[in-house]
Amino acid sequence: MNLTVTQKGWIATLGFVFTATLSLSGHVVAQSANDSDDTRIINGKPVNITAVPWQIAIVGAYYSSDWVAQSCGGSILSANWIVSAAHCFVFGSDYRPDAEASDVEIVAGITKLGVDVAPRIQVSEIISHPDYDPASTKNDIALLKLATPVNLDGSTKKAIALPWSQSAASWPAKNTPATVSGWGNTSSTESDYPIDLMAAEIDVLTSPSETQCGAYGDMYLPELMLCAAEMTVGKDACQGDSGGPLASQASGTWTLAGIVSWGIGCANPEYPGVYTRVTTYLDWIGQHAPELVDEENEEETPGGGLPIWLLYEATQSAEP
Ligand code: 4AZ
Repeated sequence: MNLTVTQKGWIATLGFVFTATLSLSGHVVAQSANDSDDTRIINGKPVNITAVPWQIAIVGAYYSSDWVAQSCGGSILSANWIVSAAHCFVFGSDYRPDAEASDVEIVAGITKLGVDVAPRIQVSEIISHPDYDPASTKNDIALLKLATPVNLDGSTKKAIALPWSQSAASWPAKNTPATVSGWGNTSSTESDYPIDLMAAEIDVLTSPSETQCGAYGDMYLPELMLCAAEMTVGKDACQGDSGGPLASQASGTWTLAGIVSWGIGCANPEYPGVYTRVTTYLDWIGQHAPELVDEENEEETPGGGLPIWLLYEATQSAEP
């Protein structure tokens, strides 16, 4: 009997991930199944980083192989700021301390994880949303401040736009095409982590006003989350893609619509992938990283005072 267990992911999203190959008297009992060419992200395809140059890998600082160290994805917002998922860093467990900035590094501009070589960039601060709740996965967003800026070369390393100019009430609309990418599991039944960066064209399944996603019931919180997947072929994000981008073109500009967050299984016909709804968190992002705020599309505050809706409320409640 011959048993090999390869650990993949030091800080893995919802517990450690193991790739196990177990053979008994020459019979393979369990190994990476479904090695067909169309089994990537889940049912995506390998892409070059130039197709999604905002994608970065989040790696554990204590592991030298990027493939072993990779735990989550993230998106470049500027030379100094990365956005990812809070659940990549906050575990809500007595037995597992939350990640500190010194535990984490990022790798930008690479396609083949553990093969392509790029210097790691250290993180000076992890800002997880203070109301992230591991039980419900609500507010699953974190900002990483980089210790040294990433060199944005415009082809392999490029910032993605935040949806400052989109209406949160209508964007992204149902059926909007979107691209999800990452080095996460490519199999919905086994552990099969790729070297190649994978991407899939999927669809936004819930308009901002829709309250239901698949069979999640009350687990889906429509103001904080959005649902996206390709349900016919079964394209979806999976473990290890967490924190990575759901990117959509808005008026010709690639814009961050969602952050890979959670789901029950992967490419499960009843349970689409669930993403953090980025439009909900623009103010929070702007508070921590004011240089990311697009002034042109910020809410006007006439007279330099309160925003209009607060002025209105103040007027209504004022004593005559
Ligand atoms: C995870 O475990 C995870 N199918 C991420 C995305 C999805 C499922 C699980 C979506 O991090």
